[in-house]
Amino acid sequence: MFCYQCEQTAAGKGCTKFGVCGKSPEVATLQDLLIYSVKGLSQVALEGRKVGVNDPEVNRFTCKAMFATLTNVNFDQDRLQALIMETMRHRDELKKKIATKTGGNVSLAEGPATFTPDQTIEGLVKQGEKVGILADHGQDPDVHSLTWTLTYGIKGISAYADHAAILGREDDAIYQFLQEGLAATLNRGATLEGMLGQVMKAGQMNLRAMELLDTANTATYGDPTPTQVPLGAKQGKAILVSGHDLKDLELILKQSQDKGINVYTHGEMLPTHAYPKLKAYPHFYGHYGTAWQNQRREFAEFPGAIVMTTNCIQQPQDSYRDNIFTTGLVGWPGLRHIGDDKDFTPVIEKALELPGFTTETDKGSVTVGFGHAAVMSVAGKIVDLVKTGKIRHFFLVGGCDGSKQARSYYTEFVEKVPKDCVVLTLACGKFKFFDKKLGDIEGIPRLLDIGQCNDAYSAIQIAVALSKVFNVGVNELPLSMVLSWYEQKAVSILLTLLSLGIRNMRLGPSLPAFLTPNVLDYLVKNYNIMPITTPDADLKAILG
Ligand code: SF4
Ligand code: SF3
Repeated sequence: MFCYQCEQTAAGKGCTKFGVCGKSPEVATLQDLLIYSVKGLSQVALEGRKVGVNDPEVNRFTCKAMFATLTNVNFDQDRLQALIMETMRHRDELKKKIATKTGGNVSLAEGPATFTPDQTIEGLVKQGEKVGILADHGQDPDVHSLTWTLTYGIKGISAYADHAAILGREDDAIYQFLQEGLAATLNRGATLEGMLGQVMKAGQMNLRAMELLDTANTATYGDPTPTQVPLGAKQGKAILVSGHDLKDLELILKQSQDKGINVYTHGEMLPTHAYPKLKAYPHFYGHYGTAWQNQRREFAEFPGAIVMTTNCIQQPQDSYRDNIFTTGLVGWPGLRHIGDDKDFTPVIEKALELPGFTTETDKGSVTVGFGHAAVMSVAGKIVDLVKTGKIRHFFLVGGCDGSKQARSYYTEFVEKVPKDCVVLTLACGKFKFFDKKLGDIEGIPRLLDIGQCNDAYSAIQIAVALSKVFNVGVNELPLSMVLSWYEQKAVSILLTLLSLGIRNMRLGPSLPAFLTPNVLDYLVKNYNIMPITTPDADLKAILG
């Protein structure tokens, strides 16, 4: 196996024996083969588009298959095998439709558009070994680096497009780009300029996917409003919901109401407490725990049923193996999976069987719900505070969390931000400081939680709106981005920010292993992207 798609990759170079995330060589290689298969499906889909054959099922499936290979989503080799076979079924049916329409066969003679998968997992693994990252021998290393940057960006876009589609919002332009981008990664004659163009286009298409998701979320559940969320527990039976999927959370709330169960959020689900239509459920109580990398300890102590709706799952401990369920694209071998019928009865039964919280605990609260609508409703006040010098600077400190010690940078950074500055945050990186009491500046909280990583569109909207109010470009705003990354949704967000021309971003805790020195150099020269150093040095460099 060879995988270098995430921030925790072994020795900062690549996982070769076993994933630091827990991915076995078999699973890693099956994911490689799945990606290869989807690239072939994309080639055929593009041929179909040329003759007016465009299958909505294929488009949706493309997103799901790519999302399944995102870090910490699916570790189940049987499910990955099934996804490979489903890719083949879609590919071959699409070929038939094209043939019927044109009276001729699809002209793709070799590669993933024609390969025949083995029927056994062992055989598939052997096939996967030939098509992974290191199989691209002979390619210019910088083009190779951008090819995989594009593939990872596409995984992120696929995740956002899938979330939006679950809530009924789709845009065929996104699907077409996913197929074009995936097919482009197979082009052995690709040039550096051509690949850079594709990578930037991925950033733009991700903006569209995030916009679609923002509309889907707010149209379905209302605009988030500032909401206090208890961090303690209420006496009673309990369900814990983790991941990012709002629809799953809604269904769990709906199916568990009036059963004496309280529903808690974990990790990236925290901001969902701010959606009017979700918080209307009286048993949607509070938030439990912190970010994904602490789940093995936190889940072991949770006295109820647990549901993982999306990333990031880790190998479950035996102590809670029977209490945890997966749904959607999440998979871990041996865990009970709630299928597409979304009948959460087994989760509810498990919650009723387990003791739940036997006493009430008060651990204070945090406030969430500062999406673009909430922040822009006080834009006038923010502008006055900036103009009168009461707010000196904004910091967007956000992105993924993770287990590396170096991530304590973000805690220290936020602690050291001067009192006349405001911190905007989003995604699970916030758990490094989410419960700090930073106070407010004349009623404007100094710590504003914009939402999940899925809400990065909201942060961009806030920046764009402020730049309009101040009549300057986003790069000229008193705003600095101090970002942390881990998985491929973060990669796609980063590409979006670059495609918008955002400069001077600080990125940590380490830079992507899949970027070659030349590609990094290009990013530094054109966007002044820089690695984080120390909180003191970075604050000094930003504020002077
Ligand atoms: Fe390694 Fe990350 Fe790939 Fe897992 S996802 S195998 S940790 S690089
Ligand atoms: Fe986190 Fe996995 Fe990226 Fe949604 S939950 S931000 S890492």
